[in-house]
Amino acid sequence: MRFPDHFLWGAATSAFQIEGATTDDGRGESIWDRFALRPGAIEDGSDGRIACDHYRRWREDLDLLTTLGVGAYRFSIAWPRILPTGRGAVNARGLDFYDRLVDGLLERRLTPWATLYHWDLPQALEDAGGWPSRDTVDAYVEYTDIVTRRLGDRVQHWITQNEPWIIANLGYDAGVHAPGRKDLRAALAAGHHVLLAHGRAVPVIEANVRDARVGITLNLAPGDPASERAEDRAAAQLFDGFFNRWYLDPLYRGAYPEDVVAHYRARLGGDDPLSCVRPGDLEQIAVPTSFLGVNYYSRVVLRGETDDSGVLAALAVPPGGPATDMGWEVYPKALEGLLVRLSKDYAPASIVITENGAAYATGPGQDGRIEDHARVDYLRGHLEACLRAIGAGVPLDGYFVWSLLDNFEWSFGYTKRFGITWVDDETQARVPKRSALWYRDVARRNALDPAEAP
Ligand code: IFM
Repeated sequence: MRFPDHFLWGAATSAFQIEGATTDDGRGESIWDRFALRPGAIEDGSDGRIACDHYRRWREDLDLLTTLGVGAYRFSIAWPRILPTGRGAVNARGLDFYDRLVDGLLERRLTPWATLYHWDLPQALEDAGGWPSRDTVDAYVEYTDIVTRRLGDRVQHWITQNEPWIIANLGYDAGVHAPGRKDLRAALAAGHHVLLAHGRAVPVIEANVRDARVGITLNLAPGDPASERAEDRAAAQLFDGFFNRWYLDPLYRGAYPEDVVAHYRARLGGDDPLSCVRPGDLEQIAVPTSFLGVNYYSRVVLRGETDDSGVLAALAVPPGGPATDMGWEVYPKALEGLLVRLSKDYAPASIVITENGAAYATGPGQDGRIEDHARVDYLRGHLEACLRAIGAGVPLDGYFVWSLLDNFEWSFGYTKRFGITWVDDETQARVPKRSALWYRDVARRNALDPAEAP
């Protein structure tokens, strides 16, 4: 149960979820600072002002990574620390923070994997239109240029965007993520501009960074029909289209999928869902990249229902089997299928799992230890799926566990714990859970222990 010799083991976080210090050293306001103020937006009424206090405790957190024995750390850069109002004047103290963080990683022989955008858009840019506005693409490219000029001599691995589907669909259509808008047209424009920002940023990063390795991270979930009913099968196809292919197809084929375009057109009463697309955009989006980042948590089972106007709705069926505290089914087999399919249909040069993990509340027992065996089982099941995919010829080159720390889980606040390290809400003490010790052994061995196989 060995992984290839070059296989990369890592742990992942994102800026807003761990840093806190949201007004320190000249950081500007982000859409998540503003959104968290909205009554009812965050389940426990919390916000990111303290989070894991990582902005002050980063050295301790890098030491944690060392004890984990991983080779790489995926973190994100907070745009409002670098450019407090999104464009224009650079905040030197913001850049200095990431400069120190990168040096701290390199001193510990950890490879930095930097994500440029993990959802914390400067509020000033949202006020000017946000991702639905094409100007945000220009602002993002300027920001990318500034950051990669400064850190590019030490950071080779760059992720342009984290999870465009979440940014566009949850932020601008469902309205359950910042900035909390409910407007399908805006969401479609946002999604396109997030992809365009990626496409325009790749050459900029490659110009600033010697031997750059650049990719985008998508959250992908296979959709399975609840039954053999034609409507359920159509719903699974539609879900796959709007969740997976809507992003994969432009990135790897230079075109949006026709069936989903037709679906959106119907929802928009006949209007063009791609009215924001300009000549040349799709060529820029389909720029070749070094790797595809995949965030995988679960599959989705779908039931189809057609309304009076003939529009099909794809409805998620609650999982019958084991699920995590997010209510997401534990279903590692779908990860194997997803990886094989990505490799066959889209042929990325390399695939890296940039997030995989589980929310479970398990806390310290009487002896202070955290025996999160459910998380160990989850991780083991998914790593077995990775091994099977590698065996089937998938160019899977690395795996980042989500997450290094319990942290701010967006609209769920601190009610969900994804960490392999426990973070005490009051004291901020960090305690590695059983899963962290287990993950350390797997990373050291570069193999799963066959004796543990179910
Ligand atoms: O916490 C998030 C992360 O920010 C993006 N991917 C999914 C995780 C769990 O919901």
